[in-house]
Amino acid sequence: MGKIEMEMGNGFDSVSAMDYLPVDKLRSLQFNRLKKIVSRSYDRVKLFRDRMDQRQLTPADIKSLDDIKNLPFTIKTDLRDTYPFGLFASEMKDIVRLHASSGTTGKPIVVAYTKEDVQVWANVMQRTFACCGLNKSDIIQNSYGYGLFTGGLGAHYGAETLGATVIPTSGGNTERQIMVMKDFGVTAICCTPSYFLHIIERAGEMGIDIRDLPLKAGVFGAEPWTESMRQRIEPAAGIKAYDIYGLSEIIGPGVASACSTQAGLHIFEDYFYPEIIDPQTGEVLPDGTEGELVLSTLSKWAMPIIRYRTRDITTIITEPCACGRTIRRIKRIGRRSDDMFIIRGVNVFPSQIEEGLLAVEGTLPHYQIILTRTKGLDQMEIQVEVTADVFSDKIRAMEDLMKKLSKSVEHILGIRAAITLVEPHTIQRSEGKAKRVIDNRQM
Ligand code: DLL
Repeated sequence: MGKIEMEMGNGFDSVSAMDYLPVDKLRSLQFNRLKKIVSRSYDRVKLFRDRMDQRQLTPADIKSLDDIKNLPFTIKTDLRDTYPFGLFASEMKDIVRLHASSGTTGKPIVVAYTKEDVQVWANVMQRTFACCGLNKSDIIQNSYGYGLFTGGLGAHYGAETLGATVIPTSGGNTERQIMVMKDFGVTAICCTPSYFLHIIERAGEMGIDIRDLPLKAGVFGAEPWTESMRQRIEPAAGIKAYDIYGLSEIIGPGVASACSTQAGLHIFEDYFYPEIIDPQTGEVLPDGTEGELVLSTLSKWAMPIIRYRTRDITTIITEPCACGRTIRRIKRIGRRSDDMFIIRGVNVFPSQIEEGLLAVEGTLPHYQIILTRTKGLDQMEIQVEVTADVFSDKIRAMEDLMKKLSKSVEHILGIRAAITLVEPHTIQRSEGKAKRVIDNRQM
């Protein structure tokens, strides 16, 4: 109780109390919400009803929370196949917002919100900011893109609901971002971790050391980033860098957030029910086991999504968190199953390469992986930027560094990669989600 009062004293609304519900209360709330949302989907969404009918299931078969495992999965192509509005459970007159996510191929996916859904979203984003130690006294620069992407408006409404001052800079125009950060006394920034790296770098070039500014927190997400990256960012900017997770299909940002202990991300599971499955068999795995995260929206009215296969790989942490929140945590999401590429028979995730590179001193956190195929053989080149000092150093020092990097990556992957050291600024900077892999192999 102390915790809640303390936070409310800081200006947080009582909504944060949901993070501390006794577990039995939380489970019964989830069960009640699940029954309602399954009924709503069954009555209003054809795809869901057809799949339930095929399995000879009706909403009445949900007799406990555990019965969720009998329900059909939803996958990304379901959203594409029913483009644009086929999964909506509300009439357009009750829908107040649409967002879309472009994805890499084909049609975008479209997601919808009623007024109530927008309120839920603001609630979970407010709780996200509270998890990141922010309150109404904070000045939050929101550099997630505003537009069809969910990042900008999702964070915006949450920060306003918190009562903080929001500066809607959106992404891009980095020099202006830095001017705003300095002149407006910004205390927290929201953006992708890769864009923040770009901001730190550009600020340095403008003669501004972010460590001297009032900035104290980064609310970073929308792309995978490693613990090593966090450990590079924090001292470079003099901030705490929090990891936040979410996806358009479920709501946008606001599904899960790191807290002050920075050991995993709390899922706002009163609204998003998590399961971990074996990606091969679809079987539900016990908490503590790594697998694919599956999420069900427990109270999304316009577009309920039951058992969405996120493709994101993580583990539900079994130990309670030192912060006192009772909602469960997931481990940092280092990889998506579809980010994986295969090189000479070995499965590789970009985040493993990031770990290997950042373990070595003298590198900058800017890198790119280039895949090619020569004479039928796959090749992987890792370009990594090194500090100007290293680059102007003797050939010998560069060779030593290359060897160290190659060893560090080989230690993690078990295969060798060609490392190329490049000058600062060679690799394209991102203003949103970074593109780490360039695959030039012709399939
Ligand atoms: O990226 C929503 C968001 C906006 C999250 C701002 C956090 C902050 P999508 O564009 O639909 O939505 O992309 C969702 O991005 O399935 C993950 O693969 C990845 N992702 C998002 N956050 C993280 C994170 C937004 N913290 C997809 N760590 C998800 C790792 C993340 N991956």
